Amino acid sequence: MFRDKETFKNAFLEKMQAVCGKCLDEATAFDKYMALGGMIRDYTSRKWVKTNARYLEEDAKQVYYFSLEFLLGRLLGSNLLNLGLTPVCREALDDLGIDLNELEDAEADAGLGNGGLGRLAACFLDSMASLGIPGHGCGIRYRYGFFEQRIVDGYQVELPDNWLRDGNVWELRKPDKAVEVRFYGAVREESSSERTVFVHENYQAVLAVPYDTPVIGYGNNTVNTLRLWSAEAVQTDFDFSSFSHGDYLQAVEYKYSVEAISQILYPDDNHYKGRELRLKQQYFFVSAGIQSIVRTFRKKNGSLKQLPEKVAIHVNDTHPVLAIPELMRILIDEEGIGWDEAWEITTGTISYTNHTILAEAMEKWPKDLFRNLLPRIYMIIHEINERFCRELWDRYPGDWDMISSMAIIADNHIKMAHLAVAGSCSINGVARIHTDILKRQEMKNFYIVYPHKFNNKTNGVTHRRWLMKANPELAGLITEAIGPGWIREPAELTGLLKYSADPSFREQAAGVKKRNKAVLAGMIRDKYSFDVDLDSIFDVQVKRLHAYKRQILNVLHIMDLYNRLLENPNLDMAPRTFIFGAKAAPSYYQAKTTIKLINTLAHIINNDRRVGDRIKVVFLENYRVSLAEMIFPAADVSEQISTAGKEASGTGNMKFMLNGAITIGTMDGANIEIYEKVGPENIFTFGLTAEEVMDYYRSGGYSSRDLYENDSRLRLTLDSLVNGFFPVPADEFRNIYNSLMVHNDEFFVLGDFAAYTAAQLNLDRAFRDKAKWLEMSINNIAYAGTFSSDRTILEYAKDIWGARQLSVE
Ligand code: 26Q
Repeated sequence: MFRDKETFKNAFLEKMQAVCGKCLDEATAFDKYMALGGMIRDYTSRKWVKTNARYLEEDAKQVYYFSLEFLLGRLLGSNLLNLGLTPVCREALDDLGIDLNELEDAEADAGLGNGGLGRLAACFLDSMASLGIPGHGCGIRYRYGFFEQRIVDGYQVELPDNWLRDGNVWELRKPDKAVEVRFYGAVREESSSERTVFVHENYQAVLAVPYDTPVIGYGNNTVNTLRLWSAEAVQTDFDFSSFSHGDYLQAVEYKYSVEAISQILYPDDNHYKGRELRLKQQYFFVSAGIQSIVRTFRKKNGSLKQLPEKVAIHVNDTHPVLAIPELMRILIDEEGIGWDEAWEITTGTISYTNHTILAEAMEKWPKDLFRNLLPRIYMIIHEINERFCRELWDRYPGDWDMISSMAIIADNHIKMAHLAVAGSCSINGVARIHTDILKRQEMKNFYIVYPHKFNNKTNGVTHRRWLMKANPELAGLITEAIGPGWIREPAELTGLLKYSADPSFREQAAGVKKRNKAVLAGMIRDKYSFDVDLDSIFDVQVKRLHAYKRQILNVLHIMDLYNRLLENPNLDMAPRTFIFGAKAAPSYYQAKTTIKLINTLAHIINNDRRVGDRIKVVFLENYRVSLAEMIFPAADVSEQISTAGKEASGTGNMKFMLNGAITIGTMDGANIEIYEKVGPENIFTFGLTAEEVMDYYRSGGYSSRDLYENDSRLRLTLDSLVNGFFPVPADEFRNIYNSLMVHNDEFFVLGDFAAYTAAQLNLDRAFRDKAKWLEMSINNIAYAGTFSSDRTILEYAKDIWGARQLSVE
């Protein structure tokens, strides 16, 4: 259709007029982006219809990935890539004097996620479509995405992310597919001779309206669906003209409280807070999603007994776990199915991924708050709990400790992870060490009772967005060397191993890296008005700001290096540019202080002529998917330095590796599997192991004070947090200092300091051996294929979902 340049040009010009009513020279970059996006969307719609028809005709098993977060980023570039239209589009626009990159930059990021968990969901959608797996996303269409971060005087300031302000070309509103979701009210039991019927009365109804976004597979004509739900007032309840004054106010109140449900994404990651609105969000999209699945299923199939054969529902962490009682409710109350059969259907359909072992992230809802908001769902969970505890009692009579540790309702709270394990057929962790910790510690008792449910699925990232789109020059170089097979079979990247010793290939790889560094440096120059040295090590830590991720350890190393440079101006070292990007949860005080610390340190170092250009520190504002696409290709070093046992997997580590950066990291999360793949000669590992960390937690014996007393470098560094070294109010960084020194350093920053600085020294030496470094870098790319989300998704499809790949004409 758009295969040749001329057709493409004409179609674009026509769309331009239709969409904006403007001719080309009046149009802004955004106008042109909208026209191009609209054109691509129209082009996709035929494939979309065909894909759905094919799924129906094949009666193929459908996967629904339920997630409160989908961190998509921008879609124009990846859609063009997956449709194979990038070259023709670029050429056609070139002819018209338009730069495609400029149009891509006009698109707002769809930032409907916090970080790892949300971005994983987006990578999974891309992989499902690209592998031809009938798999769809289900979530919330947040009016405001993850906040926009500004740095003002070194401090983080949050602004609303009004990503829908100018419209969203990719979505399609489907009002005819709207469903009703019910909150509050009471449940009345009506008993007849046959059965008891539960009637939910005096509820507040909310209309859930779906917006569908096409998820385009790579070169395979498959277009799956991401369905995001928006909350609206039920129309019949909201006829303003018929209300008297008091009712009018009530009506307005109702409308606002309803719309609040899909208004904002909660900006806390790995931290749970018991807010009613969050629970409302969870039930809202889960209920809408399940109703919509059941409705679709019913059109084709008679009885819901076959549901597990035809449908797999996956819940991304515990956030959508009300899918379990909601499906039970529909089967029992609306379909008239008995409890036991309903339970079999439900547990056969639902599977669950755990993403964290941090205690503060475990969701538990106060019983009373829950019962008030969702009375019927509460009854069902209560019954699930009764039966579950009875079953445990039968198997472990008298073992109260075990049973109370596993109960779904305990201490006046509903424990969502317990509900998830009891009510699903599969529970998986996201890296081997994480799954092992779940089995051996956090969910030990569940593992004893249900060993067959537990399995590991090590995370992955889509190499289409994170290599082909983000780093086209490197992708081209790889294809030149080993052919294009790696694009469909990323494991074939190992073909590069024979090139890592090839001087000419190394030189070309070095050239690509340097040009990518120049692009990032150009951005830094434009935005922050200073230069960074392209020959310096680009040492990057980009991820959410969290104590367990230990940005502070990185900062202490920089401070130490700075001290050493001042002591010895002839210090033999490669120049370094330390690059940070991180958002702190708005209510996470210490995380925000850490941002201020990084910025204050950056200001001091970057303006100290004594260190000249040997070290620079940059904090990149507003880290997000589109910025990440510029950062990974330019990185030399990937900082993955969490306290061992705390980072479930990490996925940034994989994006860095795929772009030839070398990891300095702890034996945590997927770093361990990266280490095993690349071997000790291609990675810098250091620090306490997860076992050693556990031993300290269990048996004590860790003293940050002792470490401080016995290490003069550490003392110098730590003291400067509170001795007036920084030009800030006296106690500005006191809380950081106290967490390390007074509260005995929960995350073992001091304990790992010596090992970390030693690893950094090794790294510095390796970098200065150019040939060696390039070999390491190429080896990392070669081994990155395992960490493609295609590998991960094929494992989910085979081991958990029982879903098959299907070709679309
Ligand atoms: C829960 C309740 C209330 C409000 C917010 C939350 C909430 C929100 C987001 C809890 C957790 C999250 C996000 C967690 C997350 O991103 N975890 C990361 O998941 C990645 C993908 O598996 C892993 O690679 C990371 O290691 C893990 O930290």
